[in-house]
Amino acid sequence: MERIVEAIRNAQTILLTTHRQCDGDGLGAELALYYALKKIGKNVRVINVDETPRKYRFLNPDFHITYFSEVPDLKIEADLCLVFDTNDQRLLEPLFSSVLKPHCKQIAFIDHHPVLSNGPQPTKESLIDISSASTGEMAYRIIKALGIPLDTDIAKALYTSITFDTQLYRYIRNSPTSHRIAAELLEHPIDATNIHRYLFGNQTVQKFAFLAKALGQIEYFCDGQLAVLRVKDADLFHYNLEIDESRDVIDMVMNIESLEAAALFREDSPGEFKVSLRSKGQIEVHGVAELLGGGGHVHAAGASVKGANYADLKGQVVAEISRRLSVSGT
Ligand SMILES: [Mn+2]
Repeated sequence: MERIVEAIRNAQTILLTTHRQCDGDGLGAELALYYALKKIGKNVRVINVDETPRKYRFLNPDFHITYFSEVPDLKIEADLCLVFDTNDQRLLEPLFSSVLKPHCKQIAFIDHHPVLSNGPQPTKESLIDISSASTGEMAYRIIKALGIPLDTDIAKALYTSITFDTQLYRYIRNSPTSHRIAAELLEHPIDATNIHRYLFGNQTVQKFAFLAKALGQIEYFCDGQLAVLRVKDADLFHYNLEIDESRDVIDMVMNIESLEAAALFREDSPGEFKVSLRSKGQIEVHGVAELLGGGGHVHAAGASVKGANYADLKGQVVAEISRRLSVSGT
């Protein structure tokens, strides 16, 4: 933390970013730092790989963020780049190789995911804390360490981050920290009830039609302990949904009492899958994601797989998870 604070103090031009297909955690954390660093006179800019999902419009992201997908010939030099909510540079491509690596003097990952045991490592300047329930919590600590007072904009961004990643305070790692920070943020006029609604209660009629189809096709394995779902890009297109809107399907499925784990295969194009894995805690799924070239948290992980056959890929994932379930004796 001291190193990060020192690096920020010494930098004049600072870039902020997060992983592609950003979520509320990375987005809230980078926007909070954007407002905070502006207050202490830094030349600060947010550059994301691709556009912000619709549900985050209440944060006015398009007003503050440059999207690399729209300006691929972007020219920029910076003293420091802070990357939020990932420590895997591959999730920043092509922005990482073409802009960040060659044009930033220092790059620091601010993240709460475990470092990959077999994959790109974060830079030595990075701050990784896997005990944090959200990256927003880490962004809060950095802002406090810099002595920057919170204001409504910062509080709203941080509250979005923490509320999103804890899924309305369900996943708090048995720590009072998320609630303590949230309580302080609620001292500011941020309209928390509306933030909850924007994040979790803005489903469309098309989304429910899509859910009816996806949920109707769940396959169960291991005596109902493992659920497998498949979503095709054509379905998202048919129901006029963004990729982001397929994300919470797996979390919904995890509400089934008998389940210990779930796997979602989203087919983005023929043979190209985004695999999402969840566990309620009896088994780890991080190792399964790593086998497929991905990563994430111990109980929530994922991978992007190219050139795969669905039946083979599903068979491999089901076998890996089944083996873990039988070893754990559940
Ligand atoms: Mn996160």
